[in-house]
Amino acid sequence: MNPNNRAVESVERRTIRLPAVLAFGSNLGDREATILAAVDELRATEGVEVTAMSRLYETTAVKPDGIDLDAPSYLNAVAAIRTSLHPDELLTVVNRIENDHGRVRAERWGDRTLDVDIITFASVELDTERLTLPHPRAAVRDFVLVPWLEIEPDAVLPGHGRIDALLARIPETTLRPYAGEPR
Ligand code: A4P
Ligand code: MG
Repeated sequence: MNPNNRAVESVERRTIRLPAVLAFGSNLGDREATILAAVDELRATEGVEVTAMSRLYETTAVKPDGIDLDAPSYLNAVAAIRTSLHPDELLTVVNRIENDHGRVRAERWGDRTLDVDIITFASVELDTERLTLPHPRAAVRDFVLVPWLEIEPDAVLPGHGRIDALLARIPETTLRPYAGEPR
């Protein structure tokens, strides 16, 4: 690359911050402490600013066959961020945070200490082997849309429309009251 272009790119990357939405899920261990620690790690990441954080929601586990009342229930939450990272760099950051919290990938939609998904990245729509944007299942998940709506009531899921309208179409709720972790 021409050195001038590289200089321009590095200036742009330091100054242009794009909005993104991240979703957190945990159904093993101290779920609340894990999610709050993950958000703190994001706040400490260079190029990432956390602009809003939802409350924590207790939700029934969804498995490939549907809602599973026997699986440990989840805590879910959503954060709005602004970032100068590229989408693949942001994925690397969230994957590192998941791994630091003992995430083991054994089965699809299996129980986990921490899942961090990129729900949207500006209005980007892409589908690569490593990253799909927006997250392909966000439109049908109340455990993503309800916390997101709490912090961004007018949000739009690129390619799908307003999230309040998407939420109204979801037939069965996974949400339950959350009274704090048993201590
Ligand atoms: N990947 C592609 N696109 C993205 C993206 N936008 N954000 C890739 C994050 N990752 C993305 O994900 C598998 C691969 O997806 C990653 O390596 C990444 O490169 P994973 O986190 O390893 O595995 P996963 O989470 O089990 O798979 P998947 O298909 O992403 O699951 P979902 O859709 O995230 O569902 N029930 C409740 N109540 N609450 C939950 O939070 N979560 C799941 C997981 C199932 N049931 C749940 C919940
Ligand atoms: Mg995931």
